[in-house]
Amino acid sequence: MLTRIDHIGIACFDLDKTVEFYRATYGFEVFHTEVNEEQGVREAMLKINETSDGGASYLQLLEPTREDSAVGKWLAKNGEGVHHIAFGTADVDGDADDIRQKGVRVLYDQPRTGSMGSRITFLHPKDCHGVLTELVTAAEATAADH
Ligand code: V0V
Ligand code: CO
Repeated sequence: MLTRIDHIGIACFDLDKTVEFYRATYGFEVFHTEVNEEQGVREAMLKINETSDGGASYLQLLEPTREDSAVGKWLAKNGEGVHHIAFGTADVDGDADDIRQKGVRVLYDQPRTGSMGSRITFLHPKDCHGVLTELVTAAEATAADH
């Protein structure tokens, strides 16, 4: 069951400048940064709020580490902006299977590693009315389930 907005992914050309915009304009501070080589991103997570299911909601600022990555290709075509939305769930495997059964393309056979040790998968934007959609099980939820 999808229980929250886990994050909104925002593609940017310069992570440091974008982080500074969110800090100076809104007062949002960086909660976590990391490089995910598999996904080709350097990212900053800005925590917006805790949620009632024990998770949280974030903005995920994404700078590509290479031009041929998903975010690099998207930026070259569209410029900066909202790249994807991510729903939080305690069971990314089960929810991905359910959604696959409904005829929506799930991009990975098995969830991959996401931010902060989470497990993630993506739904094809062409099957989701133009929205690249991610499903996330946070690391704490994974540990609690197994
Ligand atoms: C592409 N399209 C999009 C889109 N990206 N539409 C909406 N939102 C997006 N973000 C459209 C694009 O305009 C094309 O439409 C069509 O899909 C095919 O796109 P393409 O440019 O030819 O690119 P593809 O097919 O090579 O790749 C698109 C997909 C790719 C979605 C398959 O971006 C992908 O695998 N994304 C999942 C991984 C990812 O995004 N990682 C970065 C975030 P037209 O022009 O044909 O109409 S990493 C992350 O979020 C992490 C680590 C985390 O949360 O923890
Ligand atoms: Co994401």
